[in-house]
Amino acid sequence: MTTPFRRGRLGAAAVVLLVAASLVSGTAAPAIAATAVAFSSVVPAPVTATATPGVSYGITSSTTIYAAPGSAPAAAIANQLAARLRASTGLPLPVVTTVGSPADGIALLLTGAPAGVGAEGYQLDVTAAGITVRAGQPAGLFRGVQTLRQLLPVAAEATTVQAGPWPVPGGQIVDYPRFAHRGAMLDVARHFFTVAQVQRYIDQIALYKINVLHLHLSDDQGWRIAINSWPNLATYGGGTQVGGGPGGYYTQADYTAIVNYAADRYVTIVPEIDMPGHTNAALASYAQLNCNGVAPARYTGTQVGFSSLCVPLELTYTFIDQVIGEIAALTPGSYVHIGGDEASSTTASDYAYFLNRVQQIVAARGKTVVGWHDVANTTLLPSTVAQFWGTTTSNAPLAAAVANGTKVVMSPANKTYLDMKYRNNTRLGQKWAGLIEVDTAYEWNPGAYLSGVGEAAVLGVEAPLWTETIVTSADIEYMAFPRLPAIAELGWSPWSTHNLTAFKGRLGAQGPRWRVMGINYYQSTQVTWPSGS
Ligand code: TNX
Repeated sequence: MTTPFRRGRLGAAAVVLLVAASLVSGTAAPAIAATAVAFSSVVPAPVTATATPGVSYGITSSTTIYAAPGSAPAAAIANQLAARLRASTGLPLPVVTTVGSPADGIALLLTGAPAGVGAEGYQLDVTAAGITVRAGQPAGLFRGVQTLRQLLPVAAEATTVQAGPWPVPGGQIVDYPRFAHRGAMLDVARHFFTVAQVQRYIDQIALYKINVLHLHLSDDQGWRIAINSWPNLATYGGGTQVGGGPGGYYTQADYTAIVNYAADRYVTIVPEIDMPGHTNAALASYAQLNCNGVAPARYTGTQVGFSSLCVPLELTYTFIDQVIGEIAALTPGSYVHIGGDEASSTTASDYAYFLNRVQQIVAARGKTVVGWHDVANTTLLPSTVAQFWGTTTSNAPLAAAVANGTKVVMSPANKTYLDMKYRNNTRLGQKWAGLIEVDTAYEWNPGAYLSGVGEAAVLGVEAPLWTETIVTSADIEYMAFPRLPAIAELGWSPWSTHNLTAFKGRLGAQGPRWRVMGINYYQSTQVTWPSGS
């Protein structure tokens, strides 16, 4: 983005409204204190945030939510907001699509946003009369509503009616993302997670303006999506997981339910079928895919690098074409991730031949390839995106690809891997890329981290969660929070807002919110968690 918005003084812009006890209506004490929050607590940090001291808008029984007339997506976003707030406030909050401007209400408009905010940006104005979110596209309205949620008292996130009041601090935010790709990855192969568990994670990441969920759908330990032309992949290859549990898989209807749920939250699913390595579950499901014609046993350990599709076998490419064809047909997003990592049982020349074939297959199915950065060792199509997962700050093959025009998603393992332990004594996770506390996750610049990979080559950032040791939603949340919001801020906020001390303050303000939302987060000692956290 190039529009030179003047940056607000975030620290000085804090508005903390004291809620007089006399304003609390009703007789029952609120279960969760409805304390007003400050502009300075929003994560990711907005581009500009200017508070209007002394001014606030209170959501009350006379508040109406107005959605841009004629826009079904705007109405859907208004209804989502209304549903969230009705549950916690008990207020009627009718949604109206016939009026375009606020009169004691919250207006979500597709007119009047500054041109520079782009497809995902928005302007949020809070006056005593009402709240207006303006965006050029529905995605911007959705992102603006996530900011509004963070400006409400944390009790607004409750699933039962709380007493209120519901003040929103006055002022203006103009906001838009630094990078187009702000991702989270969930490995549903090492341990399987149900549709409901994935949807729960989508809800949590969307609050931090993450717009991509990359699903690692296949690995040695499990194949997690039904493929009609190769049914054993799911029914047999999906039948176990790390440690030997029952595993599981998504029917195509399940996968579509995830895609649609994500789309309603302006999150795009990027499906990954990892190949040529990490394929034991597929090789176990079909003997004919193996070079020796013998299916290996299913695998429930955690080693990597031992399996490979049979590169010289023509059936391999029929298989890939049919699998990618079915997945592409179910995936509205433009990307299909083909893995490509840790293919240590595949020779370099086989790997290069294989990558060339697979890129053609994906292109013929109308999708763009993403691969782990190992793919940069081969000749890439101009559109192929490389996802960096290394632990160094230079990678010669990747820098050479970038010089040729390749774009990169940054997931340095020692910064963004949510499966790394926070500390030596963290119960979950691994340590091979190092320990990752809040400061480590936050203190790096995606646009100036890898030599030869400058800001213009970086599509964005992604925080992968590998699940060798992760079994429950509580485990997911413990590893993702608070580090995922750190990566989300690196992806969204301008570098000019980057400040570890200020970030830790904003992060602390999320603690009471996560408590109310039932998110099982790690209380890092690097952060001062306020009461209610
Ligand atoms: C490396 S990162 C892997 C995964 C493991 C992960 C564990 C990458 C592309 N491959 O297969 O799950 O480490 O941290």
